[in-house]
Amino acid sequence: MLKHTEGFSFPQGFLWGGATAANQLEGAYDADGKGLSTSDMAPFIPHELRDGKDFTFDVDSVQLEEYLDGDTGVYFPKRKGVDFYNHYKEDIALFAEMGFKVFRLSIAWTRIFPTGEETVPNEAGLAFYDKVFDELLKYGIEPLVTISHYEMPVELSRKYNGWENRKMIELYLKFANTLFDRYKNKVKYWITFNEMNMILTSLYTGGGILEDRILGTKEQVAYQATHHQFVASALAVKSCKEKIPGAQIGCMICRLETYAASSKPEDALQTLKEDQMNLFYPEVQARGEYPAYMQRYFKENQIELVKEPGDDQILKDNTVDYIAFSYYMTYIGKYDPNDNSNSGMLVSQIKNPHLQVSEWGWPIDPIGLRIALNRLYDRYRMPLFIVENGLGAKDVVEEDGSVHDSYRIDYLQKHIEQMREAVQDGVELMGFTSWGPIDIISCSTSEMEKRYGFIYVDQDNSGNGTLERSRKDSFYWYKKVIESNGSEL
Ligand code: BGP
Repeated sequence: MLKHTEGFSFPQGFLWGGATAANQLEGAYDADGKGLSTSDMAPFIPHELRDGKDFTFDVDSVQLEEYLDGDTGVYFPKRKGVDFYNHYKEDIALFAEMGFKVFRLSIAWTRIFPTGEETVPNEAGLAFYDKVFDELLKYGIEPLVTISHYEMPVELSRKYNGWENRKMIELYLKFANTLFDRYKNKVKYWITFNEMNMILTSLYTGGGILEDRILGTKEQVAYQATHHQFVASALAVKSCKEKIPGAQIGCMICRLETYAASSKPEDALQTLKEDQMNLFYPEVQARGEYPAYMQRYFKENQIELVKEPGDDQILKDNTVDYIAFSYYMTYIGKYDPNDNSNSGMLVSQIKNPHLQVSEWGWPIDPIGLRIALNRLYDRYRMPLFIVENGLGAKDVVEEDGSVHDSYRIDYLQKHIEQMREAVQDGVELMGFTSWGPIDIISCSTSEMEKRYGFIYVDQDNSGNGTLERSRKDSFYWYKKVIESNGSEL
């Protein structure tokens, strides 16, 4: 399975590792004073209960108090994770065995501020992450912390309708500053928000915004919330640098690399526009100002942003150190005279006949990663960090407990190969953290069976199982990749 790559290894100090999010990983949603978060309240409908129905839930329309699925009559509001909360030592030992240099995790806001509005943080929550960081550092693994990964205290969602309200900036900063003060000697790498651009399509996931509370248009609210997050992010960059000399703090997007459907100029232009929507996020955070194309878009679509005096200066003065992004697939841009909106869909609506798709219909496109890296670097000339990439697949456990996940190895091998090409093209790349190095709950389906891990976790879609961890074939493969600093794939 291993391939030798002639004469090339990644730069010294390249950060190999894996990436996770608290709400998909930790479990223990109410342990030690933790409050409920928006992600805890997203519905979880076990696969078995769907009974073959094509049921997809829309977290944006979830009713917090009594979400009831009309088809199944089942209410499963709380995500379980894979109990990293009680297994972190064992899990980190396995990451160390693979040779991880970095581990990306997020902090559950509600472990630190259970409702978001306390003045004093919850010591038990802070102590948990101290233990996690100490354990990582014991093995020489750098923590990479996402301050906010698709969750916030549910109280703030109810009270303020999440990021629609400017009040969130102050509350987020209190949270971020608490983390910087507490962990300044342990954490050097930070990300302010996970995939900030996804708020355009997922208001609840990205911003804790409940659609039935919205007065104006969804789009207006999405961009207003985005503005609040931009300011919050810039102010967090500022205080991170003041509090932690030598820290590296980045923004993060879900990179929607998009190809034109044809050589028709209209399709090319449409693709450019969609690209601009996606790059709007690093544009503001890396260059420090709203691009003119967005001002035009706002004007033509009657979107009026409420800004405070000083906001633009804050954005200008506090740009990020690096651009992090997730990359799973590519998209197709096609001109449609009846559609003037932006797309930003999670799964491409138009099928690319040249690509195979995963079991969940996500197109597999390793070359697209090389293109994404080159284009981002050409544009920003700033260090890049791939903080999510991987294949969600159903695994089969053999009688002896092994999992032969050659499809996962194949996916990662091909993507890392293209990453290597991009580095040789001159792209400055800080590291690579594959998504879900240990199996976790899927973000889009809330199920367990969409697995990304090198480490198998015995838990099914309903949350049953021993939670026992075991090594898949990909575990040994990734260990070799790291050991050889990417020269053996
Ligand atoms: C990204 C999110 C992650 C995540 C990943 C894979 O958009 O940042 O939280 O889970 O996608 O998605 P899924 O779990 O739906 O397969």
